[in-house]
Amino acid sequence: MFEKNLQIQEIIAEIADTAQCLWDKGWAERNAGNISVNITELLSAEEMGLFEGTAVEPLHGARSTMHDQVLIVTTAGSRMRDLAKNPWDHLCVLKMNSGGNEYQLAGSNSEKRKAKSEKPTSELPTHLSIHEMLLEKNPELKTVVHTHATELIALTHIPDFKSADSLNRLLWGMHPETMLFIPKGAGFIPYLLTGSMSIAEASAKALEDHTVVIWEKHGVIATGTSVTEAFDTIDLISKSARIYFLVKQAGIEPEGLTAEQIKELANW
Ligand code: 2HA
Ligand code: ZN
Repeated sequence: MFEKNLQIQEIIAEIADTAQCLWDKGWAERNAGNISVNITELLSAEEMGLFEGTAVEPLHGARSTMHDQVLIVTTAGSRMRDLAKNPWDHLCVLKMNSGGNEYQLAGSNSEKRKAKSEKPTSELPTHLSIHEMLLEKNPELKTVVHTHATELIALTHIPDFKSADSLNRLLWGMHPETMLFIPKGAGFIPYLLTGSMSIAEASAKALEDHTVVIWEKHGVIATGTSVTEAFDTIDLISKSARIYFLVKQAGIEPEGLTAEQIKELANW
């Protein structure tokens, strides 16, 4: 699909590279994690024809702002390590209808796709709610990446770090780059059920003011202008968390940057 569309081919290559990174990091056990990119502006009229006559799937609730938007999304159950090797076997292209309450998958009536009974990620509600918010508030951000960043999940099992304030004080203090590149810090969402509308709505709200949000005892989700940018943000705060645990494992309470040093970086 989209063989002649170089911009989409580049996005697919970037998704595959990032999927490999997520696996290499140890954040993508089994089918953990999911990725989506809004490609609406990149499609020609001819490519829009790929949705004609394909099955119409209902969604819970309407997202009117998302009318006629087209997203590349990882498929339900796909493994990041497989996606890295054969991206098209683990991605689907979804077009919302004019009411924002149904979608169609490109080419979903072809024999190959039917045989695989292809479906978008179980976190589709979250991806849709975030893309809807981005269209309104920050349309240059086209990408959403969710993964199970082990060090960040571990932090949320520590009662002292169950708030955005305490998490950010720690994460900024462990590594100067974190304040430089994530000056608004991470958002934090207390535990909510995976795939639910409540985690979708809470994530979209938190990502209005942040580029990355930590899900208590589950993982992390980030936005970016590209898949690489969203991955870099997660990688950076995860490194801060890793430094914290390395020092703790050495039997030492980490000193962290001082409040003055953090302030100096904020004004850099
Ligand atoms: O895609 O990570 O949150 C599997 C998940 C659900
Ligand atoms: Zn998850």
